[in-house]
Amino acid sequence: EGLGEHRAKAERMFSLMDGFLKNDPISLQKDILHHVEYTVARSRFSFDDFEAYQALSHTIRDRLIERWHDTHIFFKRTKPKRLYFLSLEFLMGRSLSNSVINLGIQDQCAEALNQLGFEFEVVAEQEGDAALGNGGLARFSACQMDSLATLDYPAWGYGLRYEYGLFRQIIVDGFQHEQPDYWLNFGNPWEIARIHVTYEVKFYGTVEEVEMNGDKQKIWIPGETVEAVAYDNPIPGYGTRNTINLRLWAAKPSSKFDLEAYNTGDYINSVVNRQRAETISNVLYPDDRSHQGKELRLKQQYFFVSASLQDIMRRFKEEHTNFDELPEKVALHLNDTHPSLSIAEVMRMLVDEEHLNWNKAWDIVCKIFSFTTHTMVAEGLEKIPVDLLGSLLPRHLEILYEINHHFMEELKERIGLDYSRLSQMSIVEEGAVKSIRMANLSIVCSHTVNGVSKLHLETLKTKTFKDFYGLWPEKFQCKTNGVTQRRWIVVSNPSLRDLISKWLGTEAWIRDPDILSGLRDHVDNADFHLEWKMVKRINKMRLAEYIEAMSGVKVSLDAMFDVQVKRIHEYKRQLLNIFGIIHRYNCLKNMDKDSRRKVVPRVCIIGGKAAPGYEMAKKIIKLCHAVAEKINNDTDIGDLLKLVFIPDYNVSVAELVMPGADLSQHLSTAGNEASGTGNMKFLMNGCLLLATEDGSTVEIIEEIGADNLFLFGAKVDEVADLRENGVSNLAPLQNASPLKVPLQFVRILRMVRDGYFGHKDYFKTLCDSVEAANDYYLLGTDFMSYLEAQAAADKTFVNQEKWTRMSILSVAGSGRFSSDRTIQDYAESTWKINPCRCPL
Ligand code: B1H
Repeated sequence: EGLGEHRAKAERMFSLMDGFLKNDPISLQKDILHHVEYTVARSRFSFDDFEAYQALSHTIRDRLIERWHDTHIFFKRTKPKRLYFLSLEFLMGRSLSNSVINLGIQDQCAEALNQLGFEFEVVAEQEGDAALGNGGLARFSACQMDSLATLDYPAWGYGLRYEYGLFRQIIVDGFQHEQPDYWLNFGNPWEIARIHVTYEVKFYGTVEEVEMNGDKQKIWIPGETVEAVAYDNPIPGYGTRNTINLRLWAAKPSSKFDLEAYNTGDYINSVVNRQRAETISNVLYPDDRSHQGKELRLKQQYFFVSASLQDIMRRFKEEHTNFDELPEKVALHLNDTHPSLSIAEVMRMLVDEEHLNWNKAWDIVCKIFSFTTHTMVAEGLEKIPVDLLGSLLPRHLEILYEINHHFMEELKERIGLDYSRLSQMSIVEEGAVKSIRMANLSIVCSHTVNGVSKLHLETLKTKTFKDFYGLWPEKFQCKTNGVTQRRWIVVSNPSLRDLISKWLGTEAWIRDPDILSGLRDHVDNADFHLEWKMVKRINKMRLAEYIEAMSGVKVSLDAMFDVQVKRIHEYKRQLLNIFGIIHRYNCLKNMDKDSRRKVVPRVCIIGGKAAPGYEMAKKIIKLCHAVAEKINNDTDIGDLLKLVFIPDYNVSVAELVMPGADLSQHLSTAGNEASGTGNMKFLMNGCLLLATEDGSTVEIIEEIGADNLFLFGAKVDEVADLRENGVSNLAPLQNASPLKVPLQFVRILRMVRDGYFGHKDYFKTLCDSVEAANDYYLLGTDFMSYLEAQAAADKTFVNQEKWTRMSILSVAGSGRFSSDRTIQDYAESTWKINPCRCPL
């Protein structure tokens, strides 16, 4: 009866609200104008593109909120097992186009804007990127959220709401400079501030032993309290009403903070001190793949972990009373080791706060965590100095020691007193700086350890975590990364979207990427080829305009657009690319007019950020500019070769670059790139790959065949040998055997060293890094093979029919690299969660 009354009341309210928001152009227009007037507070008779963006975003936000509510009410009612995806980084990029497309109201929005005198594309470009992450790992988190929503999984994402995202890169005189990315300056319509969803997060203090019901019990007396405030970001699925939540935490001073200071009268200072709490979530650490053991970073990690787990446990306790049910209702996923303090935190909550005994708590904890590592080599794994951890989180350090103690006892029983192995597998690393190995902790406690590509998993099993694999072979699984075709085709390449749908006769591939393989049926159709080439041309035009606007360089649309965009790293070998370009330049200079006429013109495009403290990476950026200046101003060369560096590479730049690329380069020394996801985005956009057999490229080869991309370089199992034997005669380079280190390579290195591109002193250490480190990344060793692959690409480009075929087959084979496939695999075999589809 009570329920009936409740429903009647809800229905009355609903009719007062005039039902759900409508999506026809007129209703959208009304709502846009409403938001212009009342949210943006501009006159509806006069507003600009940015204000139109704000008003449209709020219009879309309202629609997201409706769906978000319905989804959560539905989840609450059905009480499914939930997945909590814990990640310190999410690279969401822009939200407007993506939301409008996932809601299925793109045409209506475009029409609504049109009638008001605005153009959707122009309005969408007003939006800045949400760049709360560094590179591949963070963008992969964003793609996974899109797939989780689209596939109707009952999932939540948790992260940090950094006030400053990844730095903006500006180039002055060819040098990278970093500028803060205060992305919230212009407001953020995509988040909902939950000012009442707050938790206290504690730090420092001491651990005391107290008597409790006759038992001795440890309790933590913290020394500092900070408040975490929730900001919710709705994530709409495509072709479903489901809209899930990405909850990001911001740090605020706690209301309990420093009461005494107020009472002692030092008012101004205590306000200033309070403000310091907010620094915790202020800024994203800009290092891709390296960990520095800084206190603030550790504080961020625990702040994130503590707030998220309080929230998760609160939700669990609302619906359940018995912690035995936790593994059936909650899956916690660790995106790399960054959130792995969660393990100690759940143990602390269960043992210290809920008073479960240790073994029982441990049993539960081991059933709820899964872990994905994104790292190839052991040196890249995260370690936290014990001193740092002990002072910031004294109770957690004790718990970690205890976990390790139990693990070591178990291990001794299984492998005997093999001390070298025991010390290698220990969670605690002894040595100059005693530290906690976060990866070992995560492996010990997780029921599944996932690699991000087949080759990566193989390396984990045979090298990085060999001993753990011996102990628990069943834990180790391969979940090859993927990217969402919604963003990487539908949003960023609308012409290709239309073409694919036309020839497949369906849009179903947007939810079911395997259907893309149907394109193979048309691979020899001349009309299809014509339209395919047309689409590429349109996208090259867009990219060329952008290049001219950014760098002033005019490029020819007939040239091959050759792109390498990703974080700058020695192992990714942007230097190999630049050396190849110098080689091409040398060749052109030495040619007569006749031979030049046969050359395929190239536009070489490089983009990416260097970590602010990574000197070699910064020098690579400068070298790129120095070489570009020489080549682009050489009147001998003209359109035959151009080199442009695209500044401030980010998600929205990627959306422009990938569709417009003919060729893309993925040059990591084999065995270094755990997966790579840029390769997948280019593949989806019909761009051919020139690549080493590293990371997920190995699987791309399986899918499209080695004939449909340009492969080169040492294979992963040759690298160790080449490092040891193949290159020991690199120093001094002049005397190196031409077989091992080709003369061309030596000559190019000489040119850079001798100041042919200027800045002789500055580039010295860059050249040293190749020579003195015995060419650790095998630039010299792989150089000839690289040039051959480049030559093959040139030769194929002349044969446009063959090129187009390869391009079509790339897209046709890209279905396997959709994050939908990745997520379904995780859901079924790791998280054991089921779709939970909100009814219409
Ligand atoms: C990847 C990182 C990473 N691997 C530490 N590791 C970070 C490590 O801020 N930090 O401390 C940030 C990022 N990122 C990348 O993950 C791999 O290099 C790629 O090969 C892979 O495709 C990507 C997604 O799995």
